[in-house]
Amino acid sequence: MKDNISVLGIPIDLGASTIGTRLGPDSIRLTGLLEELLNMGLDIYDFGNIDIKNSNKKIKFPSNMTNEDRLLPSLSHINEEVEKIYQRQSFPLILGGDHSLVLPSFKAFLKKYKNPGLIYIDAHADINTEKSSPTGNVHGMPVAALMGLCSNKLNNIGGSYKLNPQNLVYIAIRDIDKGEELIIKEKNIKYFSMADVYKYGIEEIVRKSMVYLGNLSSIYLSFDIDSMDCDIAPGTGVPVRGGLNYNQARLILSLFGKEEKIRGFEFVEVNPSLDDKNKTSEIAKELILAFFGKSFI
Ligand code: HAR
Ligand code: MN
Ligand code: MN
Ligand code: MN
Repeated sequence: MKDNISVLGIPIDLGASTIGTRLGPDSIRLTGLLEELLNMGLDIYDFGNIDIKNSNKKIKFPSNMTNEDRLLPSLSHINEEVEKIYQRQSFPLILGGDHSLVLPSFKAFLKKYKNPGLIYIDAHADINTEKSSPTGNVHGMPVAALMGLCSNKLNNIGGSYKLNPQNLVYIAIRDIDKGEELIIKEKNIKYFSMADVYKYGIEEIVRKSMVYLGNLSSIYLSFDIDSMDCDIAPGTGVPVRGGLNYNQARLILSLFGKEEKIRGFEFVEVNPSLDDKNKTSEIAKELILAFFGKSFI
């Protein structure tokens, strides 16, 4: 099914502390990604970008959700639009956008596949609640909302489907808030740190992740560009050192791309306005091509 792809851009930055991820989908498109996928012989249907009413202001609400007024309706709208692409028998490729979008995008996947897994490659755990969040930025909360740990107005975006904490695997996390650490421990959530990446190597991390989720038949892959080392991929809003290098990121995506059970892929948090000469968007293209089977030898 990965030879027939539905592409959807979600140009949102309401959930992030800095504006600019709204430019991510177009910046990645401008690298020629879709043309290269076509040249690889894949079928592409481009759904274009969702219309999002972003804001240049960051307004703190009493709920501790920044820009709550625009964000909540936008997330619901994203859920409706992602559901449309699932009506086509194809493999979904979502280009973000800040990571708040995984709340509505994975809700559509939960609705379709009932008990799916989620592989979350990120420097951050994005598992704050409005209560624990030090920033109020909703891109730090979607995983908690997917588990039903936030307020209901966030939890119930896209329906009341829930992610089972035992169906989640984090990879490359290294910048975690205190409240997040408590949730990860209490729920006994599986993670592979960067130390694990170096201890086991990428191939073994991929194998262990697939074994851990082995009883599930459908898995979604959410890739945050800040999982990479920020000296390599600087175009992102909350950069963290010590992440995946270029070869590790490319290998991990090419290996997950070969897994039949992975039935959806999203690439988020590219912020071209913070980039160094479009380098991060170019890396995004190469990583996405690796996922869809481009050979680099
Ligand atoms: N943990 C911090 C917060 O909650 C930073 C979250 C940053 N998230 C992203 N996506 N960039 O992973 O605000
Ligand atoms: Mn709508
Ligand atoms: Mn993230
Ligand atoms: Mn992140």
